[in-house]
Amino acid sequence: MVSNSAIILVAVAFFSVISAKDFMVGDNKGWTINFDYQAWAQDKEFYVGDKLVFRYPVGVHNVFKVNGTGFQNCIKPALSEALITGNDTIVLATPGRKWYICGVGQHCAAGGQKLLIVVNPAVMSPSVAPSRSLGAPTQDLPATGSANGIALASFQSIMAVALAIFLVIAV
Ligand SMILES: *[C@@H]1O[C@H](CO)[C@@H](O)[C@H](O)[C@H]1NC(C)=O
Ligand SMILES: *[C@@H]1O[C@H](CO)[C@@H](O)[C@H](O)[C@H]1NC(C)=O
Ligand SMILES: [Cu+2]
Repeated sequence: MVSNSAIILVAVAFFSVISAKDFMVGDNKGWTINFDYQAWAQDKEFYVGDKLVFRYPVGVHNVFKVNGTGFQNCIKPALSEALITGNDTIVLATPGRKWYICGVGQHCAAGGQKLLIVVNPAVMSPSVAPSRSLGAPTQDLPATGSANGIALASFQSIMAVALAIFLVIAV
């Protein structure tokens, strides 16, 4: 018999893997000045395991991860902490507030080149998770009595129940 905790672990791993998302900061505009990154972030949900990708021409901008004070006052950390590749990928490893600024010139203070996001814990509610899945099997597959289809359907149900249990425990 499989213990509840094992099922929960599988469920967490399952949903973490299928839901991991890459966010291109600023979309087509990338990482630049005079762009409203708060507006960009506002309609997005960030989860642990997702990635931020900062795109910009090398040398024109950079990326610093800072704290709330550094964000508010555009305080640049040591240059050695800067990300400078022009295609900087940051994995969102922990939940909570995350702050990023550009350290070139007055880009942060005068150009508004700063981003604040709030990262949610990896586990999502069962009603949200399936909509973010990438080609995961769903129950509306042709139900031609295929043993596989039934197995997948019940697997999903177990996952949903396990997640529900987990959420109850976690809250
Ligand atoms: C924020 O980061 C700066 C270094 O950039 C540090 O000196 C300061 O103590 C930090 N503030 C908090 C509240 O952690
Ligand atoms: C940017 O980096 C990602 C990995 O973090 C890589 O997959 C992608 O190909 C890179 N894109 C460019 C244009 O370098
Ligand atoms: Cu910049």
